[in-house]
Amino acid sequence: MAYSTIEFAIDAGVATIALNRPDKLNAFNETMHAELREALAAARTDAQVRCVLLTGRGRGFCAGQDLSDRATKPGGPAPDLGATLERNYNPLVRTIHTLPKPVVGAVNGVAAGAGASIALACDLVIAARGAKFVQAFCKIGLLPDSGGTWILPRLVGSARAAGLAMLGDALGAEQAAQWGLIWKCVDDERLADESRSLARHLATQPTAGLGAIKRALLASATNTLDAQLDLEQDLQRELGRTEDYAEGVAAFLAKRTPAFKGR
Ligand code: LHQ
Repeated sequence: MAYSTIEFAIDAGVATIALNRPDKLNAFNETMHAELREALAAARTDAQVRCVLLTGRGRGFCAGQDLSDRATKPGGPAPDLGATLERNYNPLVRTIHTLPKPVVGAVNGVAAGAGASIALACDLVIAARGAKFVQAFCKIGLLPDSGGTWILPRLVGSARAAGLAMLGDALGAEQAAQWGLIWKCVDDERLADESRSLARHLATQPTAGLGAIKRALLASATNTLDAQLDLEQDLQRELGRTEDYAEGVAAFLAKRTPAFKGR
């Protein structure tokens, strides 16, 4: 499929998706949602894809919803923002969280509104030092959506989550890393190389195992310890039957580098 608002390429087991509306800081419109949906579906089903790398073109990662698409016209009916979430953002967040492969978010510039929530939905977030995270919602009378009110307190605690969400101040990448909002902050000119090599590394690892880690970490948000122990037992049983487990143990015992196949 030819895309007009994203770039999509598969190389070395990594599906790289770059949001590409740079003049709008990669704000979401309907086309970008549809194209991203299509690309993520392709990445999910393509067995040669073992990691997804999500980034942005230009000086922004993503500025959230394109507000020119969702303005209230004077005297006109209010837009149904709930419908926009139901149709576009909520399925996107669910897709990223349930994709059985690791998703790396490479935040190249500002991530604002739903753009910040989408970045934080990724499994490993690596950001350029010049990037910033802005919970812009409160400045236009909204609340953090696309999972923002769920992920923020889990990542940084409720005090910092409330400050970020209610003040909407920009949080620089370095502080975001210090606060545990993201995995890592790197120099701007290193972001492309570091995120690519991180994604390529993940694409050589036991994909089913990484998918299970992802599933269990997500489930831990709502599970009791008992339920989580049961889930770990079930997932470990499945993983014990994979070729990658056999290869990992054989390689360890033979003191050689494992060659994982992702199954
Ligand atoms: C934009 C946008 C943008 C359009 C920059 N739209 N053009 C879900 C459900 C349904 C509806 C409502 O929303 C949601 C979820 C959400 O995402 S709500 C939050 C929406 N996002 C925002 O409120 C962020 C708005 N943008 C900003 O606050 C700033 O642009 C940030 C802090 C992201 C960057 O600031 P600067 O670096 O100073 O850049 P800039 O403001 O000059 O923006 C550059 C251009 O991008 C500019 O266009 P222009 O033609 O003047 O060069 C902006 O108008 C455009 N742009 N964000 N969301």
